[in-house]
Amino acid sequence: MPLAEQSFVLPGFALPHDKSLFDLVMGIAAQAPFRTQYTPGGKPMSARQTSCGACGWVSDRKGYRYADCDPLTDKPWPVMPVRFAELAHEAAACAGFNHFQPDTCLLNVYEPGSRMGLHQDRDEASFAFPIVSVSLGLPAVFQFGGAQRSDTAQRVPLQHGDVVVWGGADRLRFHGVQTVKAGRHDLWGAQRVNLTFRRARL
Ligand code: MD3
Ligand code: FE
Repeated sequence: MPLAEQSFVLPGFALPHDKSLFDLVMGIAAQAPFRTQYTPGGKPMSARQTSCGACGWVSDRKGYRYADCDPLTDKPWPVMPVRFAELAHEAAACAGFNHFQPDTCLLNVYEPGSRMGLHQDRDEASFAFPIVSVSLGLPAVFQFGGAQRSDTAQRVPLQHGDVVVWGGADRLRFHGVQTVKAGRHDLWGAQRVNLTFRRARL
């Protein structure tokens, strides 16, 4: 389903992998726990985060960046599971982006009441690669804006198993997640987990 010229929702694309994704997320969290990160201004982010892959997205008083090691453990981030990379590659190809090879996956966990304000993703070395997002657990309303923060955002409801792919002209659109409502998912419990696959480095 097209959202914009180069943005697509693939409803239920990840559903067949639900249980294996759950086990893989638990394995990553055991090595690199979900943690609250802080903006450079010192404010805590609402979603807790961790990463896997060759680098991971870090935010602290020093700024936003991709780091080779987890600052909590000073060890490399957990290896990206082959099934993660395959899922991202297949979803990107379905949306017309061939040869996508992510080098990092940011995992966001939203408890009810958590949100993510409108922002752009601009910490990657190139904006030529798409971004693949996998929604798991509780539903959420995604805000899909324009090139300016002030542009009116579309509200896109995302369910467990939905995958969204953004690239090309849509890569720098402002986006966010509205406050997640209370609820419970049979497998994931009272949380929404989002996997965001990116190519951060060339
Ligand atoms: C839309 N995460 O981690 S999916 C993020 O659901 C982030 O956790 C959200 O935004 C979440 O940065 C939204 C990812 C996403 C990424 C890049 C985009 C959506 C995008 C670029 C353009 C438009
Ligand atoms: Fe983002």
